[in-house]
Amino acid sequence: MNNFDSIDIANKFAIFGEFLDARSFGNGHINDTFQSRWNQAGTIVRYTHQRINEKIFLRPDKVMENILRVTTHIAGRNRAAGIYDLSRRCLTVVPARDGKPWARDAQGGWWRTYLFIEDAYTRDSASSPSEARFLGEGIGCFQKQLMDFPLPRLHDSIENFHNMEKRYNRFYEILKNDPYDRKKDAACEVKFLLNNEERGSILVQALREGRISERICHNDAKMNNILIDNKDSKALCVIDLDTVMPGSSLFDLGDLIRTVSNTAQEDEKDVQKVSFNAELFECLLEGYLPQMRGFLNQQEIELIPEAGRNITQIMALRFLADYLEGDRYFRIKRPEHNLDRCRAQIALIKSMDINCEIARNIVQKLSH
Ligand code: ADP
Ligand code: GN1
Ligand code: MG
Repeated sequence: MNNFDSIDIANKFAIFGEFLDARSFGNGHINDTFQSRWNQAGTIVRYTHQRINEKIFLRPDKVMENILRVTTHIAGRNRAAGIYDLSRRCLTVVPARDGKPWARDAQGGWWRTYLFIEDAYTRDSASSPSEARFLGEGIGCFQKQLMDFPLPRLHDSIENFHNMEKRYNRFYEILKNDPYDRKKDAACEVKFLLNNEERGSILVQALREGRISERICHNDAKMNNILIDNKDSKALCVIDLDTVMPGSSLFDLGDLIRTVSNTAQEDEKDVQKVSFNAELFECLLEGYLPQMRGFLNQQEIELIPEAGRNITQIMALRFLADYLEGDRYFRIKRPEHNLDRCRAQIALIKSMDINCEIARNIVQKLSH
């Protein structure tokens, strides 16, 4: 986006002052994120603008309706608890000049704007045990604040997002058609995922049978969707709320386990570097479980180690499916990026399996 486009877009939102400049920002796989700077009566103020990926979010207006309800709820909780720094602890949607929480550009693209949260950063992998603890605490607090989220039900921003069975059905179709003749490059990965199909249904089955509860959760709670405070390295604000909708708390905890307990990046090419770090897993739970005390049932607690494996598996499946389909979903930075991501996820699952007894013991120790 050049400055001419960015001023056009930024001007659609209810922002005062003088537009200075805008630049691309962030590391997300889905939306396009920009940061703009404004001179507001002598103070430089920043905003975040995002083009919502409408190939993925078919109803951006419904996504924004969800986000407005969720952010209003969380901000209300924080205010009631007397928490300071409210606009750094929850996303603030800046309305368009017509009052809507989104605006369209000349090409029909959907845009939204948030206050830019200053003095915070995100990480793609954990740098210390205390960071893991704070991230666990952050997502636990987020889930807790949404426990009494009122009706009506939030929209499903993406249908069957974590439904492994549906994901496998689609995978079989892709394998049958193999539209880019890429299946041959991924024979081992395909075999691994097919061998693990049944185990992959554990969470979705437990949810369907009511053994674990449906709750409002984030559904994309990887660690770089949590802003960390520069000041004290604590989790500051859960962002990227497009997929907040009904699901299982274990989907979020699972995604955090997948990203925090991995000793390498999600897309590490050298799979020797990928492994499950039990210490980081333990610290993550030390932060998470106290927040959720009294909310998780026994079955949910027992399924915690499986949740990390399960979300890692669904990501392996999704990355591979996207590779086979010609990289249409996740943003890639190199050819075979999605295949590398899939391989790294599979390496992580294998390491989780080697460490499953250790993980189970940690959960048992911390949940008593
Ligand atoms: P995507 O859906 O593409 O992952 P995100 O909403 O996660 O997009 O945003 C991408 C990145 O932009 C984040 O990782 C974060 O670094 C930054 N970001 C997003 N929103 C804000 C905000 N309100 N304040 C500061 N940084 C933000
Ligand atoms: C995508 O938008 P981002 O980069 O935070 C994806 C998640 C995946 C993640 C893998 C809507 O998240 O489901 O877990 O990539 N988001 C969507 O890094 O599909
Ligand atoms: Mg993101």
